[in-house]
This record gives sequence, C-alpha cells and structure tokens, in this order.
Amino acid sequence: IIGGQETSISQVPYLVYLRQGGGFICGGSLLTTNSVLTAAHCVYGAKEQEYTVHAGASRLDQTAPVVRSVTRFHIAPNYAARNFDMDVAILQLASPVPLTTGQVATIAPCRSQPAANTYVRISGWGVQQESSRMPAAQVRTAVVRVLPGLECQLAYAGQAHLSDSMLCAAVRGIKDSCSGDSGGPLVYRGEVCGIVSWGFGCARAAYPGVYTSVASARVKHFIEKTLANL
Ligand code: 4AZ
Repeated sequence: IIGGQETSISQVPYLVYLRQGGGFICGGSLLTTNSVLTAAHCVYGAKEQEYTVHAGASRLDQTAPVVRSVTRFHIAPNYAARNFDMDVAILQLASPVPLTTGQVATIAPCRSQPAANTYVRISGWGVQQESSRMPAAQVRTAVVRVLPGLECQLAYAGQAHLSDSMLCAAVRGIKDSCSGDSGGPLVYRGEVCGIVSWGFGCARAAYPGVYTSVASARVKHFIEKTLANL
C-alpha cells in the first residue's frame, strides 16, 4: 500500500495473506469460514499444495493464529492471464477458520458497485514504494477514490484494455495498492467490492490502480456459482 497508514488486523478482520512455498505472495478476503477470495494471478499456474492461508495476523513476521492449507483453487474459467480480464479466484480451505479466534471474520461480496467518486478502503502487506521489493511487516490501509470509468479508460488509452470486470481507484499520484497487495480487498460499506489486480507502476499520477469488480455481472456470477458448490 502506497500513501497509507499502519492498521491492526482487528480493523480488517476478513483480511488474510497467502504464502506460496513459505514465502508471502498475496492478500485475500475470507468470504466464508472455509473460502478465500483472491486474484486469479496469485495462484494461476501453481499447485494447491504450495499454498497456505494465514488469518488473524497483523504482522507478516509473527506466526498467524490460524493457518490453513488449500484443498482447491477455483479460478474463473474465463480468466485471461494476458490482460487480467476476470482476475478472480476462490480458494477452498482444508478446514474452517474458527471465527471465535477473535480477530477473524468473514466479509460479504459486493451487491452493488460503488459509484464513481466514492471513497473505498484498500488494505494489505504490499510494498510502500513502487521501487521496493520488501513487503510491509505490519498490515497497512488507505482510502482511495473510485474513478469514473471514462477517467480510467482515458488513463490507459492505447496501452491496456479495461474490461467490464475491472474498476479503477486511486488518489492519483499519492495513494494506491502495489506489489504484494494483489488479491486483497477493496471495501465499500462493509462489503468486498474489488480485488487488487494490476496497474502500471504504483501511485503514478498517470496510472490508477485496477481492481477486479466484484459486483460486475461476470464476476458476481462466478462467485455465486462457486460458493454454491463448496
Ligand atoms: C502488483 O505488482 C501490483 N497499482 C499490484 C497493484 C498495482 C500495481 C501492481 C496497482 O502486484
């Protein structure tokens, strides 16, 4: 997270992080006690057995109160690795996360997309500068503005395709998600409305962050179908 501040997991109790082969890789959100919403690009091409989900932890450098292995990846069948279209996946956990563990909770998927120019919260352990490679030890958070679709189309015109499964948010040049925040939540009114997905650099004035739009028709359909079959 660029331009944000430290927070505590108690403020974002649905936020989890993913490790692959023991190393921190991405964020995610607990949708139910045994499922995590994340970005497809966080798990694409990998094996379930390489991953663990860590819940209830504020810090990356301390053992999380809850650690679960992943039994199954559900990657959106229409995920396109080439342009991040439909960058959404649900991870099925080996056993439920006890919500009695204090700082752990679930979050509901977004019912209606936040309107342009509303403010939403992003959180994660990603880098604090585009040039950094070290994730934040303590979870961080920032409030960013949802951009009008046209403003985002204009920013990326001729450089990248923005699909209907994407939304853009930023405080341009100041606040953004970055490497390591991928898969983590963009929250509006207590629901997860976006998934950190991609962008050109981080917190560049010219290039806002791009998020998978949870309430967009194709994403919503994938999430509903997947949860119904868990
Ligand atoms: C990344 O590399 C990444 N500014 C995540 C988010 C954004 C850019 C890059 C959005 O994981």
